Amino acid sequence: FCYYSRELVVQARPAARKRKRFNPQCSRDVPVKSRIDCHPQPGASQEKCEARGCIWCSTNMPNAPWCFFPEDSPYGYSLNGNAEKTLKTMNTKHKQNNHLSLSICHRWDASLSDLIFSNQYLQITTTVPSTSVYGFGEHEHLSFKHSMNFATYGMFSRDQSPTPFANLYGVHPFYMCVETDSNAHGVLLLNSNAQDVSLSPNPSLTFRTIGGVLDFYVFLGPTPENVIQQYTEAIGRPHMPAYWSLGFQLSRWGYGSIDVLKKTVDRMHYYDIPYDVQHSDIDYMERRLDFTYDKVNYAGLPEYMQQLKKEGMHYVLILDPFISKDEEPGTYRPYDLGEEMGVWVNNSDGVTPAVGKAWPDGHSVFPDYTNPRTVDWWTQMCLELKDVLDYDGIWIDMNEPSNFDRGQYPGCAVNDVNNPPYIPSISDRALAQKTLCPDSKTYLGEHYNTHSLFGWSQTAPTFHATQKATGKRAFVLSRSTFVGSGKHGGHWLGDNFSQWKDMHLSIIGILEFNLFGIPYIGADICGFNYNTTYELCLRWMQLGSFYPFSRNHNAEKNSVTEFAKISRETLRIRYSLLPYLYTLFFESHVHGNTVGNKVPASWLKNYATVDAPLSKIPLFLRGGYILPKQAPATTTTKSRLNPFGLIIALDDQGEASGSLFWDDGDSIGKFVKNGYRGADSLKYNTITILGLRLRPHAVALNGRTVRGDAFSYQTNGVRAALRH
Ligand SMILES: *[C@@H]1O[C@H](CO)[C@@H](O)[C@H](O)[C@H]1NC(C)=O
Ligand SMILES: *[C@@H]1O[C@H](CO)[C@@H](O)[C@H](O)[C@H]1NC(C)=O
Ligand SMILES: CC(=O)N[C@@H]1CO[C@H](CO)[C@@H](O)[C@@H]1O
Repeated sequence: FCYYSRELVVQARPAARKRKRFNPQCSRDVPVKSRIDCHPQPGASQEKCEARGCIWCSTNMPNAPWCFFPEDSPYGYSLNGNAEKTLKTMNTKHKQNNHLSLSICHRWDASLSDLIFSNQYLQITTTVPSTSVYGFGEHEHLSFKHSMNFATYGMFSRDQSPTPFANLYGVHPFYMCVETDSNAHGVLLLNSNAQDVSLSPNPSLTFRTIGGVLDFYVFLGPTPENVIQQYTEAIGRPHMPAYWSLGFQLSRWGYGSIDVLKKTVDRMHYYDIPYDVQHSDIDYMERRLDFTYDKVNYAGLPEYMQQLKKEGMHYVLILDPFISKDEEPGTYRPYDLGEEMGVWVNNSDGVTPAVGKAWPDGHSVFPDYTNPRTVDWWTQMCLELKDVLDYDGIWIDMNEPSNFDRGQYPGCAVNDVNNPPYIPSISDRALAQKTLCPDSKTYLGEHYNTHSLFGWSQTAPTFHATQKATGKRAFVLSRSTFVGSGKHGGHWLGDNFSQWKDMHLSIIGILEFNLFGIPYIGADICGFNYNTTYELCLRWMQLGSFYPFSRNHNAEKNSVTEFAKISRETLRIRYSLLPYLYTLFFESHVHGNTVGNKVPASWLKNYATVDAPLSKIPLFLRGGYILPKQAPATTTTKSRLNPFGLIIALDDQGEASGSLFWDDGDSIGKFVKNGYRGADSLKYNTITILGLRLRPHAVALNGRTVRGDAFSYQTNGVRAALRH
């Protein structure tokens, strides 16, 4: 029960500042791998280092700090009186004399002699029991398991296309550690300030944050899957996505006109490509104004959306957070009403709205979603939009929040909030870059503290507004996320590039967002920036067919017949497995499981070389599992009426198990409802068993022998086509 423990009362006092003079020859007391950086900001020098009471000593180990804390840190805390245990599972240990360290269930150990706890700088170092550390986000990580060789990751939400080591759109100060006995645990530092974490080979983690408190949660597993179940129990289980939102989705920045959009949709239908959802990026709007549509280039959009919906498709619209203040008074209701209701993020004076540079003409205000009045205003706007454009879901972009300048007009004042003594390892080492000034005011507090919560605070209100507008299960896709965002929304990995490397890294990103409790996750298939190539885009279509959220945002113009054929084939595999994917989402929603799983290399025992011609993606099934499937169709509206089948992949013992969750796919609220009869008319018409060791002479189903002509056997399995 360790993870329920909340408090430990420790009477500690700051260690008296010791102004020691160090031997100018550098001390070897601290082994290089145990060094804790004492000058994490750029520009370290021996002089500055020693002025801090730290040791300066060069090393040729890459990225290892040259300025580091001595064994006997001049900072930190020591015990004053007795530590009081509030729960028996937490303990404090005395190291030497009055040195104190905190330990939670032997998974999280921190020496308080290293703790720094000041107004704008909090630092703590914890040991980890192994170097198998996963998580922390949002970044482009080059491997799923982290390198512990002095890597530092900053966390502060930012409009930043994925680049290694850069802080990206969301913030997730959560990691999982797999110990040498393969038990796993997870740790969350619930803190929304700009922060960074350094991973050292000791192995240890050093957390630095510039505000808030050190609020750690430890989740004890013991399996990795248990850790995520416990983590999402604490932060909120992922929402249950609508069945249609597991279908393939199409989007593109800049169709430019409804004619191009229609041609694209027609082409998808002509090639019979399974496809459920069409998205509109900001070019559907009139001059990129939220809650409008372009009545010239997109004339007839409302009717067209209705038509697609009649054909069983669904429609998602993008909305940006910023609202233009440049329109004539009385002509742009979203601004007029918001202004009247006082819903914007304010300047440091707390009364005048912060005006940033954004679409369309450079003067925009930013809704403060932490303010309940803003939630009312936003809900009202979303409801009114629904009367014009009959959307099924909302895609919320730019909500880091992004601003095209450094801070709002006329720039940020010089003060401690805007210029803290330490800026974590984030891009540009500037808190206001591409966003608002830290001293801006939101309802929940200073932007300094709430910046990384912006996208998170917009997600739940958008979810509830969409539910209210559609009367159905909501679809919200958010670019910026924080701890707990998965409860109300999904995410895509951002504006990445059309390169092979990015396709590879998308797999890591998708696994990581499953750790963060946001299993409705995908990357833009074929990339977003740059032109894609035929082969890359095709391979990405094949891979993306297995993303939990499968959307192409860069539909290639080379939609030649072969491309369409291969895309159709791979998407038909996705559609046939949707009952399985849907069941995984149900498990995630109810029990917090992940949707995607990493197969440990040890399971594979040996490397295998398999054929992968351009027309095929190798697909492997784990022995021991049963996958429900359904014959594919061009939309899920149609495929949901098709017969089911089962793929039974036996394990070494000749056994397998599985489950199927089925409901109407889009109603809100209780998922296990008595009286749902929608599955009654559906039959199982194909059961495929893989991995049989012996040739069967007869097959029995529910105790009744199946006629010999109703099943077939291939040397690599048995296929029983059972007629009802
Ligand atoms: C922002 O200013 C408006 C007045 O312009 C006020 O109504 C609102 O409460 C303020 N909000 C915050 C969070 O300061
Ligand atoms: C992408 O392709 C278009 C059309 O072929 C071309 O005009 C453009 O320059 C290309 N862009 C890049 C970045 O290669
Ligand atoms: C590019 C990419 O997709 N991966 C990332 C994405 O952004 C930058 C820009 O190219 C790359 O440097 C980086 O490797």
